[in-house]
Amino acid sequence: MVYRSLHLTVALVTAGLLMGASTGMAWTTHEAEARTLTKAAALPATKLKVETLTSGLEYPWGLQFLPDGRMLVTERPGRLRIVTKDGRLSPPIAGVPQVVARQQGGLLDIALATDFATSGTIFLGYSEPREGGRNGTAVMRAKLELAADGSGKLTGGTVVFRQKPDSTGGYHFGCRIVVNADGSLFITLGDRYSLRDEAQNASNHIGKVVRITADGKPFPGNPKFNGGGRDGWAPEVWSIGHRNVQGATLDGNGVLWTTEHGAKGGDELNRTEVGLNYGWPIITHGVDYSGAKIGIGTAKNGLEQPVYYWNPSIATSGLAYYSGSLFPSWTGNFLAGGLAGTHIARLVMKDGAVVGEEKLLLDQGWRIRDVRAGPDGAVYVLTDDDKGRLLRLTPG
Ligand SMILES: [Ca+2]
Repeated sequence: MVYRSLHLTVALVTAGLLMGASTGMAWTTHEAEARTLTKAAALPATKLKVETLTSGLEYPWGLQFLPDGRMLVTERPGRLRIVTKDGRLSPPIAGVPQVVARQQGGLLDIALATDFATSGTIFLGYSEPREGGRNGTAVMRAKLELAADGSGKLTGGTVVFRQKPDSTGGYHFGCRIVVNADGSLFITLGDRYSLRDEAQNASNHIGKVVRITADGKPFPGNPKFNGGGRDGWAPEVWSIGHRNVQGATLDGNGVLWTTEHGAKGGDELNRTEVGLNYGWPIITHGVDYSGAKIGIGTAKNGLEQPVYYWNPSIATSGLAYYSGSLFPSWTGNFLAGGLAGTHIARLVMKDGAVVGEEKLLLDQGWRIRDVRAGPDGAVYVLTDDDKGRLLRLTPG
């Protein structure tokens, strides 16, 4: 590792190479030219039209488009609603799982199965109550039956994933769900705050990204099944060393990108590849909220550097990849929500690095919870509030 310009640029001179023993599959750490890891060049402001479709959502968390253009929105206290294109809310949909609605927990993300049009299958991520007052992140699969009055109900709910071990805490659930073209799911899992050292223990689900099939089996391409020294990994585990990933999306090539809450000054954007270790809590660009150093520093051979990090932290939330028609100059950008940062970071990418950043909606002071690129090319946003908004952003 060679450092230049303090921590602003880093050159990974050598990268470890680990060959998969059984299949020849390889995991390599990123080899990168010197590049900006934080504080990319500020971009001129985009002129936006900002519509508030509704402000009647209580701490909305996850947004998903239905094929007919309506939206499914979760509310963290434990409700799921359908929202029309003009912002009318359905009554709560029956059949959602019981959730632990305290601190950061509750009903969290929602996603559609790839065969939703024929099966009606959805996935709900949530904080699941467990034995003895404990809890953990879980994902339920259910069938959404839409009703003529604009509402609907869930039937046949089956839990397809449970994070283990569980915890008594109310923090760091992770819980973004991303559905791949092959029908499999990525689920992001936090370190539960009190269990952070377990993020390096690949045999459990703490501080991990996991990948499962739509019916809850470990994804056959996971490291456990492809050797390379990953025999001790839990079969569901895809990548390790994460703190609290709450933003996740596929890019135009189907590659998973995530944003993760770091400690103070260490929120990250990661290209989240199979079999890799993203470093927490051994390396981080952040420090403890007390100011104390965490781990060994900012870099170690074999542990991934983030593609980008935020100092000060923005408290990363939802993440979208933009390829729509209404903002052609944003094609290939990431849109990263920030809670404490009260903005959406629009990140311009070049050769896998962030080369420009714009802070959208900063002047509004809204805590941003989720960001999604709509099928109409507009950007849809949920704000984190007891009178949470659903916003629609179009060119101004
Ligand atoms: Ca990291």
